[in-house]
Amino acid sequence: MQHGIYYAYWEHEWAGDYKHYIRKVSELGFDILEIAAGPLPEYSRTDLEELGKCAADAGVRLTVGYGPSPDHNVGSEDPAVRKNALRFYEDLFERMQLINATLIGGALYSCWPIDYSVEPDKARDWDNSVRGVAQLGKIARQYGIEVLGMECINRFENHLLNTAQEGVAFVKAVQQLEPEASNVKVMLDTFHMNIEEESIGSAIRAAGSLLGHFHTGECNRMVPGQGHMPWREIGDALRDIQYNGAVVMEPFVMPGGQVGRDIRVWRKLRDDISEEALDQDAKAALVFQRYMLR
Ligand SMILES: [Mn+2]
Repeated sequence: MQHGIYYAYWEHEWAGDYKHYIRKVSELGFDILEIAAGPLPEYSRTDLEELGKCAADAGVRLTVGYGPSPDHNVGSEDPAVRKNALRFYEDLFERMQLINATLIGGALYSCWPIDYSVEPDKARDWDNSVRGVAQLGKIARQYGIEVLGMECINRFENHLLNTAQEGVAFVKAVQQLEPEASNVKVMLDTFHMNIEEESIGSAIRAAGSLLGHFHTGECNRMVPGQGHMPWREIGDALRDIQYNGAVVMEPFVMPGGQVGRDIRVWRKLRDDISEEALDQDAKAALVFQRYMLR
C-alpha cells in the first residue's frame, strides 16, 4: 500500500507548482503526490519531462485526479461532446505517460459537479457512460494507464455512481462491453462513503478486487485522524480484500479561491491554516493512516 496526498490541500486554485509539492510531500514522508489533470494540457513536453524527472529524483509517484468539465463528459448525450472528451483524454494520457503517471481517478464517467438545474436522466446517462468509459479504457491502455478510477461520489455532486455497489455494477458493465477495459476500476472515498453507505466496511468489501484507488478524509474533509470516521473498520475491510494499491488523502481545510468555492469550504476548519500548520497535520495524518490501514 502506498500513501499519498492531494496537492490542493495547500492551494486555493486548481493549479500549483507541482515540483514544489513533490519536494514537500517527499520531505513529509509520502509515497505519492496526487495532482490535478486540469493544468497539464498547458504544459510543454519539456515541462512534463522535467516534472516526471523531479518526481523520479524525489522517489515520489505521481497520480492524477480530475473533475471533468461538462465538455469533457464521455457519457454526454451529445456525440460531439463525447468525441471531444475522448480526444481530451487521449491527449491527457499521452501527457501522463511523460510523467510516468499510470493512475487517474475522479468522476471520469461523467462531469463534476453535475448540473442539477436540469433533471438528470440516470438510465440514459448510465448507458452513455458505460459506452464512453469502455472506449476510454481501451484508449488509456495504449498509453500504459493501469487504473481509471470511477470515483463513487455523493448525491450532491453527481447522480450516476453514489455507492460502491453502483460502482461495481458500472465497472462490470464496462468490462462486459469491452474486455480490454480491465483498467477501469472502482474508486472509493471515505468522505463520500460517509454520506451514502449503510456500512463503510461492507462498501469496501463489495468493491473487493475491483477497487483500484482509495481516497481518505474525515467527514468534514479534515485530515485522517482528526474526526470520527471509523478508521479501524476501514483498515479491517481493506485488509480483508487485500488492497495493495494507492491510498491518497484528500483534505480541504481552507476557504477561498476556486478550490474553496467548488468544495464548499466556507470556514477555516482549523484555527491555524499557515503552511507550517498544514504540513504538521499532513505528517501526523500520514503516521496515523499508515498505522490504521497497514
Ligand atoms: Mn475524492
